[in-house]
Amino acid sequence: MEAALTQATITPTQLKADVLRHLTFTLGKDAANASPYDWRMALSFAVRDRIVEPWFASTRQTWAQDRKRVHYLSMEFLIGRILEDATVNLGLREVAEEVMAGFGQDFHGLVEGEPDAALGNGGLGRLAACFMESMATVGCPAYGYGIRYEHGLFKQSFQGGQQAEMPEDWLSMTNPWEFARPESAYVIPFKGEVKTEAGREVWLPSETVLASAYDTPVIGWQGKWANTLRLWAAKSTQQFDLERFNRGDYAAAAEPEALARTLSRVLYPDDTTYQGKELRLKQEFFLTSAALQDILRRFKTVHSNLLDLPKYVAIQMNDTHPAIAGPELIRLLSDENGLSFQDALETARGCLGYTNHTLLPEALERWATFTFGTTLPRHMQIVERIDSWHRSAYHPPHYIGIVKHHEVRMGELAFVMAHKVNGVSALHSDLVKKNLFPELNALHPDRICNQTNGVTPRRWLKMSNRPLSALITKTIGEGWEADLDLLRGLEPHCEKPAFLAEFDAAKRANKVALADWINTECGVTVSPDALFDVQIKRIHEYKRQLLNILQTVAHYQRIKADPSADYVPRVKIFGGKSAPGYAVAKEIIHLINDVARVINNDPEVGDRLKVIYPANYNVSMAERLIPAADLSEQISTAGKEASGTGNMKFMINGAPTIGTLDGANVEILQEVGADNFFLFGMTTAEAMKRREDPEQSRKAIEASAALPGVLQAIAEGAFSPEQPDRYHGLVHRVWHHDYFLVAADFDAYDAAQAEVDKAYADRPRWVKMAALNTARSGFFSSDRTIRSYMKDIWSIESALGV
Ligand code: 26V
Repeated sequence: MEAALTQATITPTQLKADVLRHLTFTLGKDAANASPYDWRMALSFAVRDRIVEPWFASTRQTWAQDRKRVHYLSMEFLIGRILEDATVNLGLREVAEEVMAGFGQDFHGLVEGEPDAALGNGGLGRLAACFMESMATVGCPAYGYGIRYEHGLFKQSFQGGQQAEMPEDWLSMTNPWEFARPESAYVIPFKGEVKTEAGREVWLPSETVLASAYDTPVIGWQGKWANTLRLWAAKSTQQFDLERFNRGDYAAAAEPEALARTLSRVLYPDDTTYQGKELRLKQEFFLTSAALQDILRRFKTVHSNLLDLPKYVAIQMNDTHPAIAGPELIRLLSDENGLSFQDALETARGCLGYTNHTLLPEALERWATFTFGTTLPRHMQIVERIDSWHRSAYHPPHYIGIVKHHEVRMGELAFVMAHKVNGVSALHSDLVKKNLFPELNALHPDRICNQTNGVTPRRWLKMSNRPLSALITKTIGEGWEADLDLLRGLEPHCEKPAFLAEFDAAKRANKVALADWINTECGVTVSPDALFDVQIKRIHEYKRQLLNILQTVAHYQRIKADPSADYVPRVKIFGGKSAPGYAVAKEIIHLINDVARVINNDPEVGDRLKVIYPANYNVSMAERLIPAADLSEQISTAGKEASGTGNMKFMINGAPTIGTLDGANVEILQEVGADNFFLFGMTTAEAMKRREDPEQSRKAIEASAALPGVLQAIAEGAFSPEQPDRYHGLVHRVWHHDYFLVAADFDAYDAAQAEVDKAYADRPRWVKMAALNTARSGFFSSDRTIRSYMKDIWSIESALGV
C-alpha cells in the first residue's frame, strides 16, 4: 500500500512569493494599490495551491486502488468560512500570519472578510460540513453532493426588535475555493409522460435543465487526504435565442436561462415545516439525479457489471430530502441500463443508507401524489412498484403504505430503499424505532442503527479557541486534534490548581475578546467577570428559547424586588434565526429583544444582568461565542431534539451544560458525569404523559411562585410599553396551549439556574467542572462518528490505514 500522503512544509519565503505571484498574475493587481479583498484572494489562491496536490494524490490513489467511495447526498452544506480552516489543516496558519503581516496586512482581518458559505439552515447542514472534514481527515474516499445555491440562508437584522430578512449574496465576490467543471454536466428531466413501447416504459420528459458541476476540495487534518464537494448549478439546456434577441425581444431571449437557474437560485429557509412546494421537489430531484448520473458514469469507466455497484459505491441520504435516490437509481439501472426491476432494486438497496434527523411530524416530507406524479411521472410508477414489491415480499401484518392517502411518504420510501437506517443519538435512534417506524422496524429488525453525531475538533477547538488549544498541547502534547480521546489525559491535571488557573485564564481571554466584540456590535458593555450564558440555535418552540427568556424575567424581577442582595452577575446571550413564515418564533425573537432593551437600560440592574442578542447568527458567530461561553443552554422539550451538535461544541470548549434529557445531552451527561452537568426537567415519557392532562399548563403556572408574576408583567406590557397588548397572544398560549411544556418545566429550570449560580460562585469547583467537560469530550469528535459509519453502514476501509 502507498504510504500516507504527506504535506511538505512551506517556508514564509515560499508563501510570500506565492501570494505576490497570485496578486500580480491571477488578480492583476499591484501590491501598491491592492485592497484587503485583493490580499485575501491572493492568499486564498496561494493556500489553495497547497490543497491541490494532496487532492490529486488522493484522487489518483482511489482510482489506482479501485477503492469503494462514499457519496454523501445533502440538500445542505453549512460550511462557513474556508480560508482559516484550510491554513489550520495545512499547518500554515502561523506562516500565513507572518507573511501577511510582512505585507502590512492583518491575517485575521483578511480572514473575516470572507463571506460564510451558508448553504444550510442549521444542524443538518453543519453536520454535513463536519462530516466532509472528518472524511478527509480519516482518509475515507468520498464525494459530497449538493446544490450551489446562488443565495444561501438569508441575512437577519432586527428592526424595532423584530426579525427582518435580507437576501444573502456570497457569490457576488469571487469564490476562490471552487473549480467550475462545465464539462461535467448532466441533463435533468422533468414532467411529460410515460409511454409503453415494445413492453418497456419510456419517459418522454417535457422539461429539461442542465446540472453543471463546481468542485471544492476539502482538505483533512495535516493535508494527508482531500475529498471533493461537488455542487450543482442549474443552467438552461436550450441555446440562447439569438433570433428573438435580434428582433428586440430581449427578455424572451433570456427567459429559458433565467427559468432554469431558479432551480439553484435559493436555499429553502424553513427547516421546521414541510410545505410541499413543487420547486423544492424539483431541487431535490435535480441534486439527486445529477449525483447518481455522475456516480454511474464514474463507475462505468472501470467496471462493466452494474450488479457490482454496492461493492464500490455507498450512497448516504442526509434525511429524506434526496430520498428520490431510491426510485431514480432503479430508473437509471433498469430503464437506461437494461437491468431487471428486481436486480435494479436490490442493487440500489445495497448502495443506499438513510439518516433520519427529525421526529417532528410537521417536518416529515410527504408529497401529494398529484405533485409527485406530474413532476416525476416515471418515478411515481416506480414508487408504486417498490410499494407492492415490499408488501408481497414481507407481508406486513397491517398496511404500511409508501403511498397512502394520496401522498408519497418519503420517510417510508427511504427506509424501504436503504440497507441501513440510522438515528443521530442513542435516544433519538430509540425513538425512530419505537415511535416513527415501529412496523417497519418489526419487519426489518436489523436495519435501524444508531450513529451519534459529532463535530470536527479542528474547526471547533483548534481553529476557534487558540488559548485553550495552546494549553491542551502544552499539557498533553500534540496529536489530540486527530485523536480527541487523548483529551482524557487532561483529567489528572484537573486536580491541579496551576492547570486550573491556566484553564480559567484561557476562558477569560476569550470572554474579554467577546466582551469587546459585543461592545462594538451591540453597543452594550458587559463585564468579562459575569457568567456568560449562551443559547444559540435556530429559533423554534421545541428548543424553548421562551423558557430561557421567561426565567430571565423572573431573575430580573428578583433583582428589582431586592436590589441589595448578592447576585452572580450574568450575561444572557441569544443567537438564532427564525424561518421567515414562522410567526410564533418571530414573536419570541421580538420578546427577547424587548426584554433586553428594558433590562439593559435599567440602572438599578447594572452589571448583574444583561441580555445580548446579536443579529445574524451564523457559523462565524458561533466560532466567537462558543469559546467564550461559561454555560451551554440545551433545554429542548424531551423527545424533540434529535441530537444537537452545538451542545458538543460547548462541551469541548469547556462550558458545562444546563439541559434536559434530550438528544445527545443524554450521552454528554453520561460522559461528563452528573456532578458536571445541570440536569433538569421532564423525561420523554413524563412529557408524553403530562400532555394527556389538558389543564397541565394552568396547573404548572398556578403551582409556581415566580411564573404567574413573569407572565403577568409580560402580558401587561412591562417590556412593550409602546404597545402593552403586544404579548397577549403569547401569554395566552403559555396558559392554555403549552405543547412544549414551558410552564411545566419552568420551576425545575429556575432551580437548576440557581444551582448554576452557586457553582459559579465557587471558583475552584466551577473551573474544575469546566475543565472536566473538555477532558471528557473525546467521544464527540466527528472522526469517531465517521469511523462508525464506515464500519456499520458503508463497509469502507480508510485509504490512510487509520
Ligand atoms: C426539513 C425541511 C423541510 C422541507 C424544507 C426544507 C427543510 C430543511 C431541513 C429540514 C430538516 C431539518 C432537520 C434538522 O436539521 N435536524 C437536526 O439535525 C441535526 C444533525 O443531526 C441534529 O443535531 C438536530 O438535533 C436536528 O434538529
